[in-house]
Amino acid sequence: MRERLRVAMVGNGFMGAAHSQGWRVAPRFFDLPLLPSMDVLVGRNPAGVAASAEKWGWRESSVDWREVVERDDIDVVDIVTPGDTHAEIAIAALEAGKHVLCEKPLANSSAEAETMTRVAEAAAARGIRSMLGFTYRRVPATAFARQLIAEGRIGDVRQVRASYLQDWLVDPASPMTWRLQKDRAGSGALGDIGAHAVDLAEYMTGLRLGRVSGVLATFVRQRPIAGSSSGGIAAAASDAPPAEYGEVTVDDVALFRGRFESGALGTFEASRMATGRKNALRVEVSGSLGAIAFDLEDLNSLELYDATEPAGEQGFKKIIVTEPEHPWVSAWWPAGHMLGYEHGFAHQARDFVEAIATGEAPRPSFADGLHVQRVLDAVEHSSEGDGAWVEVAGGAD
Ligand code: SOE
Repeated sequence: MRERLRVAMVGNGFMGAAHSQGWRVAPRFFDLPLLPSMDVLVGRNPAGVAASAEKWGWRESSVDWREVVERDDIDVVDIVTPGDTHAEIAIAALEAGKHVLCEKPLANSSAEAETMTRVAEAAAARGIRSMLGFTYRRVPATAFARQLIAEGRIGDVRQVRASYLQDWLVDPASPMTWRLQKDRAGSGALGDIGAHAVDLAEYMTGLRLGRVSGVLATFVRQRPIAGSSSGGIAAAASDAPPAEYGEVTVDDVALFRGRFESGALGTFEASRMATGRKNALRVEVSGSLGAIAFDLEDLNSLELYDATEPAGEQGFKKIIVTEPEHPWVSAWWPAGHMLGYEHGFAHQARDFVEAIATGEAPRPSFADGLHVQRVLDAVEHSSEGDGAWVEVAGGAD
């Protein structure tokens, strides 16, 4: 019998469902050195978290994360709560000797991210592992793109175009949520989806951003508070106007330029107002010998342009990244049977369990998350300074 790795997850929203899928499926497709068990799910509402635990396959439920992270029968704490609680939970769990997986963005500020990174690095010296949840690194096509670029298949990287486009906030009637409140989320599109664009661009190219220049905009400044119409929840389903509105305190759209430490240039878009785009994370890398393009809305494919081919035969070729030699794919289905959004969470769980068992330092680390947070902070400072170029703190560490 393999040793169990007893997991507690804090949070039972959208990412709670996604991470639960990862923990549930990973041991059934990958031969893991430790057997993760879904032991405790923590939420805020007793009935709600009990229902989520039963639906997602957790043994117990709790509303007290402080008690859970101290339990001797828990080895891993997986944090899938809004960003304003990441630091407190992660620090308590690391100091209690638990391995920690934390959803992105690492924290709502660079100051919090610096403290978390310091505590994580001290814990690593005691054999405690920590990892950040940038799961798009764990799509076979993006990992394969990183391999091709590292091998020099597109030559020197000169330009990166990264965009993450959604449209769930286009309708002004879309209600207020924690993602629209700066004290809960830290920022809007910039941190929620811009963080993914920054991390994925750097992961695929192996480059780091050194300075940025950006602009943020908020188009809908007030949103209805769900259930606030005069007749309560029941009336909310009708056309009754909501009685209360809340202030939106974050960006709807973030646009920025970046110069990588290598000298390469990048353009970045993060928008939740991109009408018609549902979850369109795209990264295109232009090099001296070719180009590579990835689109999350077609996540099993990668486009490769080889400029060394005979001029008359050049063109973007579409690679279906489902061969057994592609990252993680051999655990799943035969070529062409396609993977989905949720497989990245199974790959994440697999990689974290392997790192805990082997003692290797998992990536992305909290230090990687700190760097992304510093990029986001620099974009915010630039936007406040009318788009002036701002150095990314931490420079070439
Ligand atoms: C935003 O709607 C969101 O849920 C992000 O928070 C996730 O990180 C992204 O993977 C999907 O979109």
